[in-house]
Amino acid sequence: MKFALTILLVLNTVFSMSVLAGQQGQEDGYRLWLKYDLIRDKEQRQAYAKQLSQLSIIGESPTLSVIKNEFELALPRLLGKPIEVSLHDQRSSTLLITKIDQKIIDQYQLDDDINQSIDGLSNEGFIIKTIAIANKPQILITANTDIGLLYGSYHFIKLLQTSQNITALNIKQSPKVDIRMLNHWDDLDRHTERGYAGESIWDWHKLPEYKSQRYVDYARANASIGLNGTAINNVNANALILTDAWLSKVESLADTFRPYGIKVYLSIKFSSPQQIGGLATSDPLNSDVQQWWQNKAKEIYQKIPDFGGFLVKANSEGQPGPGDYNRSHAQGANMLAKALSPFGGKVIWRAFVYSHEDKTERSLQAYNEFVPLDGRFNDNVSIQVKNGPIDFQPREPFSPLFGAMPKTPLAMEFQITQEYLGFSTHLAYLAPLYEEVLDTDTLVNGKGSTVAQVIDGSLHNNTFSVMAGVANIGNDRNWTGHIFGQANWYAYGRLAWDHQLSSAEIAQEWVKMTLTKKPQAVDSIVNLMMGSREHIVNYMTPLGLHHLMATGHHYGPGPWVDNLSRADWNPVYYHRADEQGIGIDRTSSGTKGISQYAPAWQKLFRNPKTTPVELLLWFHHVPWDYQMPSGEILWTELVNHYYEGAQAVTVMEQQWLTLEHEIDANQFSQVKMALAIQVKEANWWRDACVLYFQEFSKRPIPHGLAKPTKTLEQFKSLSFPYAPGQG
Ligand code: BDP
Repeated sequence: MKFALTILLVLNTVFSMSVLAGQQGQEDGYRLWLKYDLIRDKEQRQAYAKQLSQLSIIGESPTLSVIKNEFELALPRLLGKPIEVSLHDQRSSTLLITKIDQKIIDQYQLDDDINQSIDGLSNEGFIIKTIAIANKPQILITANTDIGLLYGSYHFIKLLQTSQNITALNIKQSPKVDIRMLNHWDDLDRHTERGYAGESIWDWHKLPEYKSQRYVDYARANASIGLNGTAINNVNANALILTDAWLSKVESLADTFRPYGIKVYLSIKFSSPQQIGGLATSDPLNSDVQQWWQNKAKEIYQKIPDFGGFLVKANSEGQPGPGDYNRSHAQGANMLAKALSPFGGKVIWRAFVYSHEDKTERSLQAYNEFVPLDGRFNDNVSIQVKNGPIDFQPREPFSPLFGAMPKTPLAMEFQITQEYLGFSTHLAYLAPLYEEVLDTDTLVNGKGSTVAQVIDGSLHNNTFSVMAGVANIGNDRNWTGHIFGQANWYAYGRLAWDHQLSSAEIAQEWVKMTLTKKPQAVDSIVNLMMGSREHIVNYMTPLGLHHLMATGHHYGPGPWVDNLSRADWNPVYYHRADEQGIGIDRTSSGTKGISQYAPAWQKLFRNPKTTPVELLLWFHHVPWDYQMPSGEILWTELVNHYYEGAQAVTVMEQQWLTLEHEIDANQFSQVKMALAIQVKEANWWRDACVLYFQEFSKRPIPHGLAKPTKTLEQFKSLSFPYAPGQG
């Protein structure tokens, strides 16, 4: 009796928690975009319910169970009534989910159309099509694999969540990039490098036995946006991850993720053979070292048969690597590639390398190191390149490596976590940044050779393709600290699946599934999101300025920093403000950075007049009184950008306040509080930078703009020893 009562109480708590999460004012953000709240429009709901009265999922596998569970969760909640999900082939079903094969085609007398549609459908692709069976319309979700069916199912549920018409569907999709992964910079003690949403979600201490529900919900979220890989530990890796005890923990996570189509990758420490293997060297040409990695690979695959591979940061920022033995990146990568290749694993080798000893500016080193190695990497190696030549700044030109290594698959590395864009208190929708980079034409083969075509492998016919996003996920209840951080996770996944989607349409989807479906509110939130990244560029680093953040934690402005041991670690190195002007000369008379781009870009970048205004100070040192295309002189224009950026945040805040009754009260107030911080910090950035640059320009703040209320010395004296996310 007592036992029964306990069960009842437990059930009751679980039930009330899930219901509460859906109530107004109680939304804590945990459910992300998979909320499945009741569709408010009754007509719509009833129409859907009729079209979906009976579901059949044909077959049996862990992934098909996931699909069944997802429909059983989603449909009753969205439609407000129970829906029958059958695992048998029901003639009466109105939604049929099945892998495509000849038997199905014959049995359902599917027309030639379907035969044609499946042509060219990749292993992860899906078709959603309205067909007629015995003269009755039926929706078919089909694919070559169970994972394809899972992606199709999530896509279908999204159609309902975003109120699409489902009467005559004819959708066919395959992902444009093969490996679509998150990179977690999570340490084994749960600290997350550059993490602003609490601790790491991996509760290493309790693994392998304790499998938190979060791992399942994480996998669901990723699968729902098409992500299929995750590198779960920091690129500044700890060798312990490859010891038996830790591999068992990794195995446990991999088992949880498998039904969702997500493969696990590990960041490895190049010196592991010494650190945990007892060898005297980690030289990639040493046969004991090679054997050690081969044995290690075998051991991993025994535990995790679908293990994805290794992510490697080598010879960068003090990390060990093949360079320690005078070996090249190719020799290092190929040694690991050989160990993984019998099992189908990949090596994802990062191009973010610079040597402390090399005096060449760090942004130039990746190109110098890697371009000569093009064609020297094994088939299962991809080189992962950050989107810009420096380091995830609010705006950078595209990295010149894109397009310069035709014989090597190049992976894109975006940063989702906002290390340089206001941590988790600034609202910055990053899809426009990703889109800007992906759509840029590298001009390596004349017009029409975009960064996206380099990444998806279509430009140079590469054998496989990879996109990586440095995760913004932590154990905060709402996963990303700022609710709008969820939009960046979402948008990254959607763009990795299809880089041709526009950031505005992705924002629409996300808002409708996460915040509200009321058309006016959707428009105003999307509008707010779409401008948000540019505001940050304006109040932090306008007109091509970069690397002005404070040292170490990168929190707040530090344009005055000039005391770090390597010249190019200092902000003053990058802005070069002096009495004449501001900006860094990257032409042949300066750092020569532009020489790494295709000739057509060099021609444009050589001349300040033909350099895109938003990158002017990235490529040129420009006099304070330089006439800008706007008609203003540079100083005025620069200050205007700072003021406009900060002002725009105040406007965002006001716009947000008008949404009070449109979205959940809890979410409303979280964003409101974050915006208040953002307003304060945008003003801080503006005032600190303008006052500092004024020391050089010796010009007044343009007429009509409010003067800063603090002095430069006050800004310089600020210190934040406990700012989060430090490396
Ligand atoms: C920098 C981060 C540092 C990372 C490094 C990397 O500040 O924490 O370790 O990138 O990408 O932006 O390896």
